[in-house]
Amino acid sequence: MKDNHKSGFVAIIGRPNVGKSTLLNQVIGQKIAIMSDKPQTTRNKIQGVYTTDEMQIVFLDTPGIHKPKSKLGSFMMKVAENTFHEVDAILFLVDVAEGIGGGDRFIIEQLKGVKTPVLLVLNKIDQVHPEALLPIIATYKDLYDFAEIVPISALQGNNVSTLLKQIGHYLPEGPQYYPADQVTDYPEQFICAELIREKILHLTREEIPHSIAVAIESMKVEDNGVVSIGAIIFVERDSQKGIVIGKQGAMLKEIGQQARRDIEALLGSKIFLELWVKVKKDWRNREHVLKDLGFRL
Ligand code: GDP
Ligand code: MG
Ligand code: K
Repeated sequence: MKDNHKSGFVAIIGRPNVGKSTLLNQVIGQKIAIMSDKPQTTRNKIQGVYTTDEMQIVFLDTPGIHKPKSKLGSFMMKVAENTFHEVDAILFLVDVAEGIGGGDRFIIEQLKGVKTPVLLVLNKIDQVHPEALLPIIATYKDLYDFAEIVPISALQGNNVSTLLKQIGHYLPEGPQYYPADQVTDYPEQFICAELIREKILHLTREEIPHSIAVAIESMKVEDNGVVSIGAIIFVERDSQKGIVIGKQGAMLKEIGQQARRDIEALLGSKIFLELWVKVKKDWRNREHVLKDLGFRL
């Protein structure tokens, strides 16, 4: 660790699907943030810790900022707003292939009056011609006084090291908050639940992501070293239960197999995974149920 070591907290924000989780995974180099081509699958703050000799960046993968529609929505919004004032820098990711949209403008409105430096990250540059970037940059410059504007491809890793250096300029001098080998402070159970949820979202295309929650019921290491995990998938309606289970259990089996592969890679040991599906009506709007499922209210 160097003498003038820097450290700090950085929030990653942006509308759904701009590549926040992809960036976090690219930087941390491990699959910790849930990825999906469906919006709003990141509900909790997932921390990723990036450590070098010169600096340590603690990333907060903030839930999607959007006009709240339910208790869960308002909760996410509150988490996001508090985060803005607590961090040393904000990374605002946008998708250059899609262009500026209502969701981006809504976030810019929320950032007005925020004193924390905001770095605009133009993501998915692998999908546009370099010349197309100039007018996009001009549009955003008109809307907000960004501390930096950095074009990247989170997926391919282009310019991500430049982005990390830029972030370093905004961090105060400070110690390593976390050990160098720590990539996340979330318990393994939470990550396992997120991996299962990710498989459900990928495999059941017609479902609404918000209507699904996964709770890890049990997790224990057997005598033979195999880790047994029992998890419950909560859906809101019987029809959704049918979809998740599938014909003769085929869907649930596929979800289980894919999740097991990822969890085995993550934990580095053999996994025995048992899944149940339960209907819990309208859980999104009931605070006590949210607490049951581990949301910090
Ligand atoms: P989030 O909702 O902001 O967390 O977005 P995700 O990280 O889940 O990414 C949404 C989709 O965009 C995924 O299919 C990613 O593979 C894709 N994606 C993310 N970054 C890039 C990029 O730099 N280039 C391209 N072409 N696709 C990307
Ligand atoms: Mg995400
Ligand atoms: K600012």
